Amino acid sequence: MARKKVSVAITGAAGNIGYALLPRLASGEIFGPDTEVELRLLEITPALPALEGTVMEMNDCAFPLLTNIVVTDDANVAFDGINWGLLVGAKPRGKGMLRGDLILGNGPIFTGQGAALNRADSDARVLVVGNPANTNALIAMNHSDLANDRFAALTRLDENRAKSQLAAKAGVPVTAVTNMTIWGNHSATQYPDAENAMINGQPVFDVISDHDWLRSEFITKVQKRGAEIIQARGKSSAMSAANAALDHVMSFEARTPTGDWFSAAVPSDGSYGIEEGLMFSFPVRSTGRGNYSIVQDLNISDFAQEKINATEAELKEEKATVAGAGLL
Ligand code: NAX
Repeated sequence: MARKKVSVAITGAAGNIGYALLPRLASGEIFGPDTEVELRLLEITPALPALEGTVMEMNDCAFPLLTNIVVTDDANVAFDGINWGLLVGAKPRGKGMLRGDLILGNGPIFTGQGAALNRADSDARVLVVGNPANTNALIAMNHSDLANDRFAALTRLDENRAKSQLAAKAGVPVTAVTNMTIWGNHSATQYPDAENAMINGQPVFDVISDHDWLRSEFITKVQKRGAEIIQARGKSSAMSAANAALDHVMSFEARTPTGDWFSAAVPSDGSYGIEEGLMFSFPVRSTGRGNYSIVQDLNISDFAQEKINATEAELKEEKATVAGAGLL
């Protein structure tokens, strides 16, 4: 059932992804044409003047459904009463910076924001986009009183990238590709699973005869797509990242079509032997309004298991890093 009003917080709203997110949230496209939207925008203090410029533009769009915009550098204000929190803001990875440094640099942002999320509506949903997204979501979840299953990290961009690659290879529209799972971390260890995906209801391995491509190039292409885009654009993915974040919200708000699923990093309940509590990307189905379950009993080949083990090992290592720094 559609709400008549929805309040959405976006952190890092003055950034690139924020710029691509805001107009689509306010247009009515995401929550429906009869739902009013309030936007609560959080930025660090030095970015507030730039954010004011974006707000001027939002006002100049004269969106009929946009009732209110709050601009703040205080997470307690930003998250007050929200239904959705899109946690995009994080420090970018600098040149030569190791992933471990990024984890420790961004972790503290999510301890404070996790605690501030206690001010959200008790039924709120939180999506972490800022990298390292899985582990930042783990930190926020651990510092919040909201139920654990309200927290997720974005792997929908990876899912969309995988679908696009498979559709191009098979020469079919992207809508023909379903049941696409991204397992694990939003990083180069993620495993995009073509073995359980379908094209027009047929197993991908029956439709695409180039199995070597499916087992090698396809996987690395999806794993390294972010880097490829940075190389070409000189900036990281923003339009496609915002689009994926909105796909994630819409997928959690709606009942998943029968037989299909989508990917999101959610707290592991031990499914597929993944350590409980790790923020791990699984195939999930939504019952609508944010409630979901992890799809069970998918076939995991030895090839897939090896990849899943590798991405789980990376997430355990990230967890140990933030636990060691007192961030959990
Ligand atoms: P930008 O650098 O353009 O914007 C980030 C914004 O966050 C800046 O305006 C900055 O002032 C703000 N910020 C920093 N610390 C903050 C804090 N404590 N509270 C509130 N705001 C804060 O980056 P953008 O391209 O928008 O990317 C944002 C994040 O998304 C990055 O961490 C990026 O790595 C991550 N991504 C995640 C993806 C995913 O699929 N999970 C894909 C795209 C993207 O790479």
